[in-house]
Amino acid sequence: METIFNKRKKEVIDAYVQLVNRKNEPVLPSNGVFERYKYPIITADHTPVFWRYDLCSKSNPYFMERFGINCTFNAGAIKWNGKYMLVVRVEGYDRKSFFAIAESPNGVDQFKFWDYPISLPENENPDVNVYDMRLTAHEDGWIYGVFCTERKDPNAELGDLSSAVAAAGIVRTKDFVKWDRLPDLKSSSQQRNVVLHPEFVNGKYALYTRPQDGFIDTGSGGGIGWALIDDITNAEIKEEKIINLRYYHTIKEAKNGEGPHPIKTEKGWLHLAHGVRNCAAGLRYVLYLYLTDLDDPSKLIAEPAGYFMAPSKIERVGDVSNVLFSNGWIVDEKGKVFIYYASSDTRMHVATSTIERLLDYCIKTGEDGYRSKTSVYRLSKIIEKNLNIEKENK
Ligand code: M1P
Repeated sequence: METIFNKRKKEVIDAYVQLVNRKNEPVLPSNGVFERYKYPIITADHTPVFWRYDLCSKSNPYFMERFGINCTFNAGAIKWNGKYMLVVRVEGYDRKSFFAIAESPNGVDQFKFWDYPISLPENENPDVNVYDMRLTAHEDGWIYGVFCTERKDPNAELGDLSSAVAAAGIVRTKDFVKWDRLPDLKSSSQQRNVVLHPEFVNGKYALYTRPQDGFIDTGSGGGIGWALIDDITNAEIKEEKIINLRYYHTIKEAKNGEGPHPIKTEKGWLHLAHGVRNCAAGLRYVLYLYLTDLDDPSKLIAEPAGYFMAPSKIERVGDVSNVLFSNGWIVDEKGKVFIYYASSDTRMHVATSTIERLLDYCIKTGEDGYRSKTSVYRLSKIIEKNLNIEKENK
């Protein structure tokens, strides 16, 4: 006899199986810098059916959801044992985020979650919410995860239930199953978007930071910072300098933050970051690239004007609309780059490019002149060159 339970269970499982096995394809023609893909790679519906439903017909005769997943976004990324692995920020209906690993054989589709989410150890001051893990396979042999840990502000006024304090939590692993928790980063300001550089610099661990005055406002925190750390098992920022500044009337006027750790290339360290500006519709988050010196990763050597990627089509809409955010990318053995980005704090996407193309973009795209006049000058140079070529070809 067909019961509601059996009917619904089949429908839900069939839809899940179809979704996680769906093939993805690049959207062409692209702008030449990167290719977007047709489908998001991970959504709330990609989480296993056995996470969301009680599969027992006796206790769940209506085959109802028992643990709602709101969204899946802001994933750290790494290629490990030949698989493209994402440490996804999964957020439940209860607003709490946690981390879960999803892996794919090819980096663009068929992402499937491991059976259990990561069991993240707490330290003596329990996290209320954790999110946005950046993964770094460090030359010391460990794989580190640096993430944001959020707790209620102990100094909040009575009745203020929103004020929070953001800090960088640090874990490390060798197998992605057992994670050791290290003490949170000690800093004189709140911190979010902290990222561990993959190599020692002057014999020390190096962190990209993002000092901020409050939980939301970066205020006097001028941009992406850089700090050398003596001991990662007791990390403390003693000196911090700003290496990628915010500027008036740019895509990073309100705030910015390092994405995943930079990729080492023959022309320098290639960085992916997000920039934020304010407008009548609220905050708008876009992605941008910059390049720093191979010998001194804190020294800026190139930064194209404007954004690299901005929200487009369905990416514009979600829980927090008009946001692109990335904290994970993977470069494969052939120099192909998989850029994992989330749209509007809701779902994960991939875009692909190559190291060669991204360097070409970084080095040959004009830099910001910070005035309309300088933008017109930059554009006119391109027009003039092209019209001369056309004339010569006639
Ligand atoms: O909602 C957009 C993003 O806001 C924060 O980023 P930032 O600290 O740079 O403003 C983070 O909460 C991030 O998770 C979120 O995607």
